Amino acid sequence: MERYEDARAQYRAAGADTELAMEKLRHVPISLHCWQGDDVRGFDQDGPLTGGIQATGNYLGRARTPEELFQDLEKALSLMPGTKKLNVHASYAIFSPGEHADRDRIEPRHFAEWVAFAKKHGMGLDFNPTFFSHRRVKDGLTLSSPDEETRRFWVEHGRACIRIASYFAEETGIPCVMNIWTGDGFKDIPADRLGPRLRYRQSIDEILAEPYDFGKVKPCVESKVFGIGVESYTAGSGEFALLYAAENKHRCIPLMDNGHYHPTELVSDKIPALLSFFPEIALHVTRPVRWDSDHVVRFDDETREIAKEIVRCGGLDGRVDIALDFFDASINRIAAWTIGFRNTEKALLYALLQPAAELRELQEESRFTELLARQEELKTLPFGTVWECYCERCGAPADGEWFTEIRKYEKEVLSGRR
Ligand code: RNT
Ligand code: ZN
Repeated sequence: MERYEDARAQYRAAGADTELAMEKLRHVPISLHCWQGDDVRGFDQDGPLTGGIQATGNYLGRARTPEELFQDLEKALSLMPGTKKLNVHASYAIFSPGEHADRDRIEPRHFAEWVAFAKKHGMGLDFNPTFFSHRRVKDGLTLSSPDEETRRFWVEHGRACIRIASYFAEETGIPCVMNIWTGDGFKDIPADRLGPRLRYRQSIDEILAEPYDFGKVKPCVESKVFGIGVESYTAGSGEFALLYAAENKHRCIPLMDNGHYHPTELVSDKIPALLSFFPEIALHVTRPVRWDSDHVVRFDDETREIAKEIVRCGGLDGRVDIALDFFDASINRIAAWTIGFRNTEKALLYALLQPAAELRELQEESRFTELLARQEELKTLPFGTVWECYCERCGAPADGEWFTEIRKYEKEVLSGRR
């Protein structure tokens, strides 16, 4: 492609190697969340989505069964370049007809179909215990509940999930990131902020007492600033989750979701802060619009900045586990997956095309005027041409090509789901 050779030369002149960038990115796994396909409903119960999170909208074609979800995922995967992992929630257990196991009793076999699907597509699997949308959530609390029976139930759920995560790692041969997030909190000003956190801490200790190999199962703790209905207090706050992980470095890693901070805080800046202390961290890449709204990831400034920090800090060599976390029910869900995933890949490719060493040198020599000029000029290099080439090499459709597939799928498959 002549156009690509031109672009390659322009990047070379700017100090970046497009071939190296594309080759690097191809092997970086990004974890695709199963829950965009069905508005976080899962298969193990019929109740509403709880935990302070919301999927809004009623676009046609929500996946209602495992078969539909697998079919939709397959379509979405075919439209994305790069290496994928699949992120599954415990609420997506698949029971045989007439069978049911409560969350404290789920077993690896209830996820055998997920393993088969992952193997079919050569993907690793990540996992999440589901501490929401369930009748055993008592007064909005799970792992931090003062009701011992409730707390124990959820600890048992967490332990069951460690066993399932081990099974995923064993079966796929790829480590499984297992993320602990609860929406535990209070709507109004609490009388005791310490008690729930001490119980939460004890509960995670008890979950992680389940034996696992930290080379294969990577438990994380995800923090949050607040959820809908629990605006005044969140047990798993930023400091709580970070300090838990810091104290348990040999068996747990911190997870940052970029929708879970105050609006002027930036996860891009937190990445190098955490990497100064942790060998490995995990991310939920999302797009918060004024709050934790879980909009589809765009190719926007902060997504690019997050990608730059991942790349510059050596995050692509196993130090940063990247997962997506958004759920928009107001647009075509397969397109939502595709757009968010492609944009994350795009941001990483864009970041890999920064002449990082040269820019760092300018900073270290305090040549800030030149740094500003260089940074600005990099923005208008022919990035689209390199992206197009990357998609082609990955066997994925280019921009402008994949949307016709969505339209066709909507007409032929989704519209039949009314
Ligand atoms: C919620 C957290 C959490 C969930 C998923 C479904 O605010 O971001 O990661 O989105 O577990
Ligand atoms: Zn998240």
